Amino acid sequence: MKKQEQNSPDPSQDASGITRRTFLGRTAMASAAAMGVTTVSLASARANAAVTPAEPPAPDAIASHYRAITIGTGYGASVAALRLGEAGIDTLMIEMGQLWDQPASDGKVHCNMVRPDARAMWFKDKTEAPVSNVLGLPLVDRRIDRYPGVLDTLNYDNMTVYVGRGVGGGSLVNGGMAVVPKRNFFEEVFPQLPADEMYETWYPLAQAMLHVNSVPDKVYNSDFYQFSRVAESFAHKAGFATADVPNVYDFEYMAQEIAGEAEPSATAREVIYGNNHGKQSLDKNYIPAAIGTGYVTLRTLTRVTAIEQDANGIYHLSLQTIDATGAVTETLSVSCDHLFLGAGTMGTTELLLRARETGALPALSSEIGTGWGNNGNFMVSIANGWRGRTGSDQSSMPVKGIDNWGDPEAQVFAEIAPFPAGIETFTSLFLAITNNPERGCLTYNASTDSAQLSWGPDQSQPSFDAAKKVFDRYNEANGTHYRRGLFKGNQPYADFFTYHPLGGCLLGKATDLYGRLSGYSRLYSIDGSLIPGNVGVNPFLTITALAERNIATIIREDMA
Ligand code: FAE
Repeated sequence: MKKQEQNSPDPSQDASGITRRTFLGRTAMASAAAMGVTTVSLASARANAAVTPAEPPAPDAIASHYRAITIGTGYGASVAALRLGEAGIDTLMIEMGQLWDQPASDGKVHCNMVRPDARAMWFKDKTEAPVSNVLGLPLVDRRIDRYPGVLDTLNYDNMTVYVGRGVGGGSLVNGGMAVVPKRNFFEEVFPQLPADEMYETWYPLAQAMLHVNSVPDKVYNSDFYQFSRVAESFAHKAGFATADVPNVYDFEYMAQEIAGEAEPSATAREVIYGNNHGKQSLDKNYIPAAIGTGYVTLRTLTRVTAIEQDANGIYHLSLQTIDATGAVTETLSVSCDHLFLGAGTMGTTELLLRARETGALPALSSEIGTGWGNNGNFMVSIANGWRGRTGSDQSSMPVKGIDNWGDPEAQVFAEIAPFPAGIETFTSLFLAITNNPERGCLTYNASTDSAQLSWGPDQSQPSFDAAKKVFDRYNEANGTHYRRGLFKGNQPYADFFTYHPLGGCLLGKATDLYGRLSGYSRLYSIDGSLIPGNVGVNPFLTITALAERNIATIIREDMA
């Protein structure tokens, strides 16, 4: 490999005994709604006009003032909303995307990756799958109608950032991998945090709340994980250790899919455009539980455009509500005493930069925008040869990874990713998380009124170098080789996108050690923006655990 020069189920118990409230919340969400990896499509790129997406209902009216507001409904915001609601604090959650519970004309809420349609992407004319080519031909992406779909791409020079849109944020589109970081790396990343407390209290709580489970043999030994077993055996032959990758997809449900006893989802090529079944996204756990407290209100299809503070310390938010065409149907404002930014790394940092640079919140730290990282994301494709059948049926949920993190020369955790093309491809894909110390920077661009990411063409070099060491050895041991023709640029790797943007509002730099933003009181960041660029594993479990830790202290100390 040469571096390119140029550039469901509802378990009856959980950790906090929220089952009854979860049910109540689900009921509340259902009535509110009564008022919304990668794959290969061998079909040509044309709009899938056969399916008409649901018309999202107009959002409910909201009050003019709340004690607390969360911006966004991803992991951080959902944790905050549940705990605020449990504490009896009147809270509004504001989400720019829709509540995904309305079936389209095909009877499904989400589309799959083979025949994507308008539901796939946030106001795009074409899908933008990370694996875009088959044998060098751009056959994957399709023309689609513009619609408030579930996956968004933010395109910057040298880096595309994938994010989820809708109630549940990234949980709607992600691969469900719920991994606890290695403790020594966690201590390097967060030397100021009490690791004992994180590992004994907050990670276990996050795992229980999100229903994390591991793949049982009966599922792993099925045809749907042939792709993973073959890559694992090749890894072992090269002398690498492999590790289980826990997931929030319910493997008992997947077993029923495989047995033909349940509607297929992971086994039917659903993931980056949403799963219709099986996955414990936040709209199945934290969010309905929050609404079920009776203190939490949800406002959908509403974007926060600006934040300011008045002389009494009250925060005022400017809002825009849109319809399914993207037209603004209402502009309004709402205020609160305590404001939690949970708009994700990119959204939170942009709102704070805009507030600082336009003079609305001028005392915000100069650290905001710094410390951005791609979590060392780096994808690699390998041609296995005839001995390396990966199978035509592949589950969309990865469950194993090559764990080479202990090697200081090549710190790589390479998850074995599916390539569910529906045909035998003899190709293995890996989503590698590497220890890339490079950091980018987000700045406010006044002419576009948006945040701009600076990430240079060479900043993925450490990821490339580490991954190359691992996969050169893998290829040498197995007679396999790097496969071109899957990613844009025709490289056998992808360093131009990330699923895991982190940083921009770092814990202990732009905030105190609980996410309280410097320069203002009762203003908090509660999402991935707190994490300094790399956490060594997929990040949502850490975002959830950290949010649980921070909100417990914030409620106790700031809201009594
Ligand atoms: P996030 O989940 O991004 O939620 C932010 C929410 O805020 C979104 O719903 C936005 O629509 C909303 N929002 C943004 N701006 C505004 C605004 N101005 N006004 C109103 N609402 C706004 O935040 N991580 C893992 O750990 N395991 C995986 O397997 C995994 N796979 C992934 C696969 C894909 C395709 C993608 C895109 C991500 C994946 N991730 C995975 C990353 C993970 O989903 C992500 O780190 C978390 O979702 C981030 O959580 P936050 O709470 O930071």
